[in-house]
Amino acid sequence: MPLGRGGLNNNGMRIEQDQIQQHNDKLAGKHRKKVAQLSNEIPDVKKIIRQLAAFQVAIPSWALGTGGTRFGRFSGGGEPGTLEEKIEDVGLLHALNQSSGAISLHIPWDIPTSARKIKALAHEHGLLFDAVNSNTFQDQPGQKHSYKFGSLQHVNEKVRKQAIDHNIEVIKQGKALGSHSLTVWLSDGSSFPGQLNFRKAFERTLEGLREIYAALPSNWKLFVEYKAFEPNFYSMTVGDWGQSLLYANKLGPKAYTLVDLGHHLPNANIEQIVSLLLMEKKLGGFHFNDSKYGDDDLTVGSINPYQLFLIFNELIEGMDARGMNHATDLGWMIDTSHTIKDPLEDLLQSVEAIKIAYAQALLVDRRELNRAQENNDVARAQELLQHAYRTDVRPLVAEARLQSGAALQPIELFRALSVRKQLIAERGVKTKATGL
Ligand SMILES: [Mn+2]
Repeated sequence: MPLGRGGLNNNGMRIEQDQIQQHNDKLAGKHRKKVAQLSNEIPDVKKIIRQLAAFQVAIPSWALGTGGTRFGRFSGGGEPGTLEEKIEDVGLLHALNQSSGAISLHIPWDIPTSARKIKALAHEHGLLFDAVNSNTFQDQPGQKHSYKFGSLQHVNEKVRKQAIDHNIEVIKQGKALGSHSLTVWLSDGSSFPGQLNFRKAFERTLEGLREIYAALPSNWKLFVEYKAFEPNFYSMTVGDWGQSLLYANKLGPKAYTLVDLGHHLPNANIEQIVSLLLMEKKLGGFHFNDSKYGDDDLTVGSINPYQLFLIFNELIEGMDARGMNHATDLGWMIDTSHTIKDPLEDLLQSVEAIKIAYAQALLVDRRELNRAQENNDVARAQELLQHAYRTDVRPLVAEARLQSGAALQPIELFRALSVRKQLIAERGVKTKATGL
């Protein structure tokens, strides 16, 4: 199966190791010089590279197609129409960066016809199944009761029961695939004052979450995701980290808060939220994206990379204080939507931004920072943080990729191999990824 410039076979498109090798060989000389220079400046550079190589970010199945807004949607072509094709896409990303070794599924958009076959396919691509996500924010064809006025908060017990049963079904699907967590994001809330009794809505939601929690396998986590506004515009029943933490604390040790970077009011101090949730042992996972106004779902690091660095700085500080494993003890996931970029290029950029912020945060001199804090040396504290942030760590992130068998420049190789062109040849121009 000689594939030449990126190949297509019966199992879809694959990127071969020799294509990556050729690409890396061309860039190796310049790359090595940069790594050697950084190695002189940074203590323990080998450890940082090992930590970077171990750090994997899960890709959500819904980010593989072109998203839209309520005003319209512009298809980019070659989008994955089946679960198999979505796994193929994440496999391509993972081949290019060896940093996207997991996929997060949305039920019912991604119900496999055979869990065994889907698991085997994912395994071929070196992929695991991250958190499974339930969906009670839209009505599915043939669904008995509508979620127009909420799901777990609903005044009608039958609607609540339907939402609970759906979540339990999602756990069942996830179990068959080897997932270990369920993410619940509720669109529940109200759009007008007076519409909802806040306390009753909270209590009904808690009751539903308790039933879902009771159905969790012993080694699973339940992530309670919050969102400040949209689709409801007056109140959200899980509207901020305080409300999510209330639910998580009442539910028990397997329940955690999930932080989605786009789900805050403008200028929220997300790094402080992260620090306190870690202190309370209640931070479960992350949905990475970036935003200027609200839940914009933009490419990670595209608007405010300094904030992303500050968040990683608190993550590392808090995880180290608790002896946690950076790579495995929290759920790391991207949650973005692309309206104008190629989704795969966008995801490569997002993963890169996350790893850059992680690497920069690893560079922070913690002992010195602590000393500056204890001495109220504000200027020194800022210097220490910004020294790390302003270090160009891209060669270290690239070196971690190189050592893992991935491409030095993933987007460059993606383009050189005409991956999108081949996906369009395989799947067609007028495609629409399921669920979008
Ligand atoms: Mn999210």
